[in-house]
Amino acid sequence: MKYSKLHSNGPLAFLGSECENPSKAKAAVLPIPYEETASYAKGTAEGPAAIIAASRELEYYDDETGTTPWDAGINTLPELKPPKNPAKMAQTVQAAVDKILSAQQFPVMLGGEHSITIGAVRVAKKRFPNLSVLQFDAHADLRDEYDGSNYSHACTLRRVIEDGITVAQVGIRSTDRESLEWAQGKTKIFWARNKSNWSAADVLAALTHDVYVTFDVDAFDPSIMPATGTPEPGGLLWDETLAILKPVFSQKNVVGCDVTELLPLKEMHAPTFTAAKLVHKMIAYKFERALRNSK
Ligand SMILES: [Mn+2]
Repeated sequence: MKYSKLHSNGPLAFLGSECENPSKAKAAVLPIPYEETASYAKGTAEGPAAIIAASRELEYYDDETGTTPWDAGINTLPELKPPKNPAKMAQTVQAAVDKILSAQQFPVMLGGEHSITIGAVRVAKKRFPNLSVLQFDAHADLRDEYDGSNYSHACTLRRVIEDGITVAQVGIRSTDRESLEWAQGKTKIFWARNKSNWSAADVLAALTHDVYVTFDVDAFDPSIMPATGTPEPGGLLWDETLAILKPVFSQKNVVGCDVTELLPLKEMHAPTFTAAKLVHKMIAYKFERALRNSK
């Protein structure tokens, strides 16, 4: 692979390049353009394709880690089109992620709405019984039921906690009283409004060794991420987000991740690039050590 090759007109695969040897790839990108329970602005179904299109403009090299994540092998899978029914959707995602984990690959799901996380976490929990979930989000997503569904995006973390999984929630600034009362003692919330009072070390201490990272892009401040259905002021900025993610990936065993809830804006492409770069960063952090050692 010649990195100087222009890939901006390349295929609709992550980084604009088809993986030459998919069975040897260490990471699998799975686009899931699912959108059924969105409560406000619609358009997250366009998220995965927009992230992949923007990724074609990224450099292969990651200057921070000094590595080229592409060298780990990144295989972009065909879009998953789950059934509309949210419970069936969760089962379909579960089966697809199971396949990726069976192939010893690192699954990276692109949403779509945040409800896609439930199935991915369930299958990860089967393989890593002591799994914890690190959620980046403006919203606690702890409702028991929302709009008539238990599998709504607003219920994602409630289902995860009910599955017996340790949860740390970062960047939260929107929830309801009933959810909070239910979650008392069941989750650790790192409020956005208090962000100067806690550190990455506190977040790490709230997690077990095996971690699934779910990233709702509305965790970011709307100044850098206006492209989402339910934006909330007072969110995380880019550098402070990476300052949490980097040690999580280097000190824990991250077994899978997702980036959800991007609602691409036609008139503004920066947020879509931000989401694409976030995906690239997580892959860079995941394989940093392996890629350094293989040099
Ligand atoms: Mn959210």
